[in-house]
Amino acid sequence: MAVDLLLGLQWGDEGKGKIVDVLTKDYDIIARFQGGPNAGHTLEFDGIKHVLHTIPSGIFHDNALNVIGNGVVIDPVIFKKELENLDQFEGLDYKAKLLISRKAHLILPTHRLLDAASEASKGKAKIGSTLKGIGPTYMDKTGRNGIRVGDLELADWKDRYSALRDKHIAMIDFYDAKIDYNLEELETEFFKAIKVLKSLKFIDSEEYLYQAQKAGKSILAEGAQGSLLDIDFGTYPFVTSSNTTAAGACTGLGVAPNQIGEVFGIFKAYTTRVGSGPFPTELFDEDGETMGRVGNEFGATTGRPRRCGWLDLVALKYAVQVNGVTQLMMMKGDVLSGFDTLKVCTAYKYKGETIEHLPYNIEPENVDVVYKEMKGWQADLTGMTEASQLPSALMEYIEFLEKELQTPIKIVSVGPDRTQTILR
Ligand code: 2SA
Ligand code: MG
Repeated sequence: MAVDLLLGLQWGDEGKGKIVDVLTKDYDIIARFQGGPNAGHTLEFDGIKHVLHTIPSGIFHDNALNVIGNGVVIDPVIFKKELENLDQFEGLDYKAKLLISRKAHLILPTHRLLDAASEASKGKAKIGSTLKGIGPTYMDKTGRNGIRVGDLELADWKDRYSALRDKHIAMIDFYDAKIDYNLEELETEFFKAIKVLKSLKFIDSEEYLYQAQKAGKSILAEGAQGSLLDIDFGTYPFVTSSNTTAAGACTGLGVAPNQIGEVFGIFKAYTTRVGSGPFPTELFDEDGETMGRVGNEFGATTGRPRRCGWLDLVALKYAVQVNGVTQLMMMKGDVLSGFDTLKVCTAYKYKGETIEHLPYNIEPENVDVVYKEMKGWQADLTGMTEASQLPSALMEYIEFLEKELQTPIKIVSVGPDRTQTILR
């Protein structure tokens, strides 16, 4: 069976966690392929709200196994806390349902410190990182210095750890960014967490997934962050350090490109961004405030308020194209209820020209936004369960987007709960 992908098409926080949770009943395996504890995937069911960071969003279902792929970076300390948070769910045998790739890289305490030092050294030009050590860990991966989960099974891994730690400390000193830390405390916590990590099952995930596929198992790859945060195709340098787009699932799991089936692309009916970087449709007025308040737009990992703005079709088309999206899912339409008029960005004015593709540089001084105005809707969508109940202005919005994006919108989410999901 083919491997389906589920990806965020904007700057993250599109609602991937919720949709993976909804779709898990149809899959045998849910696999994360990139990112790490910078991600915050929020799930709501039975009156409970739960945020996952490194653990795939299929963990709450009995039918599915959850794989953390080689493309993911794992912070044992955060991972341990994440596991402990699952203890509150009685009967959830998460240890039996979690498999970790030996080739996934480890985030060391000093990676987190390096992230902080790097950001501090940038001043106003900082990336707005979640400070989870993501950038420095991927740097060590591509620099061929990293420590992988599989190394924990080797006798000499602690020597390698110490050598890398010492190098990091010299680098932190080099930044001269006045980072306070207590290495002893950090290491005590780290080694405790390593013990917990070692109590889980390590696998050669590419082989595991290959065999699973051959045996007819269905697999869903769960993306983290969003396409515009992709290290290659995002708004560089204001991006994360992994490939968040479809190709990342191939390298982050070891799945061959011709094995990819459906590509589910998730987007919000408006746009948000957390952290620094250009955002052409960003609002600084009451409308933006309303979106943030009604949509509860705060970072699920850091609690930072997310910047809000109108839907950007130029950016969304680009994401659909780069990912080869086959089905769309529109989230948080309910948050737009009550606006008399909505705006959708259909083109940019770039260097005096009107363009409909995403240019190299979308910094505000280069880009003016061209908007199409659309009629809003007033009805509260949150109790609706059928597509036939959706207001006509929302249907017009949906149909306009489908036409522009040349891709069907198959799911319309009308609230954060699992049950608030309309299939079309
Ligand atoms: P990093 O931490 O080095 O990967 O940060 C680099 C940029 O990527 C952004 N980024 C994110 N954007 C949206 N959501 C993310 N996850 C959390 C959430 C974020 C939070 O679900 O809300 O809680 O703040 C996420 N992770 C990374 C980040 O803001 C930088 O712009
Ligand atoms: Mg999130």
